[in-house]
Amino acid sequence: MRVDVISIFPEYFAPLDVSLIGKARERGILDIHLHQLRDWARDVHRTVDDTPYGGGPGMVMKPEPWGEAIDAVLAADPAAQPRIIVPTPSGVPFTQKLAMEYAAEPWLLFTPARYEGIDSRVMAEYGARMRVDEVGIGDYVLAGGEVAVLVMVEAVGRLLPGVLGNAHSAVDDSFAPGAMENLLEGPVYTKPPEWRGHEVPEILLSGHHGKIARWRRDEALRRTARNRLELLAALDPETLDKHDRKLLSELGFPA
Ligand code: 6GU
Repeated sequence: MRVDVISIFPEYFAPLDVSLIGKARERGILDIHLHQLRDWARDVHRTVDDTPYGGGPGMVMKPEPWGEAIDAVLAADPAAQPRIIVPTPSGVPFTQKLAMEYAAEPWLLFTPARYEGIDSRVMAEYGARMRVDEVGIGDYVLAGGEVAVLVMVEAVGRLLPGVLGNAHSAVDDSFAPGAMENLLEGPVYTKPPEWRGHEVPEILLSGHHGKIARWRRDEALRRTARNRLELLAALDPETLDKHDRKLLSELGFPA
């Protein structure tokens, strides 16, 4: 997968050299290109922002440098088109489902903004020609979209074939489609079997795979009920077995 990022802080992306994503890049699974937006500013101060029409606080990113920068990235492969992802707290929520959709794309272009965001005509211009998604990573406001891009590239990158080893797998992750859809993963344990008086739940030492799977599912349901009631409400009743229903009604949530 090719990933381009245009930002006034390309140095923000140093973490992409490290760990799982760094390895994926070394192995050629991920081809990341960072671009300095100011390289496409035309004045001596390399200005990329201006005051908002209609008044109000803060500054808005000017359309011209973004247009020229995006055109330059598009020119890298005129036969193809990237999916453009514009990080903004006003966007649609970034979810595991969207991460999987992005992981299936050959080319992504991220346009993280600073200040109050990018002049909306940039999204209109490219939105008329290709897929442009405005995406937010949660209900809080960051100082800029760079950290959101790090979040999205990591979530997408770990889903690319060959990035997680065979030993690891994304199928049991919280939010994974299938059995874990709308469920949070429960607690995990490793050796020693007792630590500071805390014991590992006996069932996990039993070697009884069926009972362990059932225990893990119970814990996922309990944790989801405790931490994310809105996810519990979104559970598809079709995916719940008799035992699930019994547990949920014991927890005070009749299915
Ligand atoms: Cl994508 N950008 C900014 N600046 N703040 C955010 C966000 C993005 N997602 C949540 N908050």
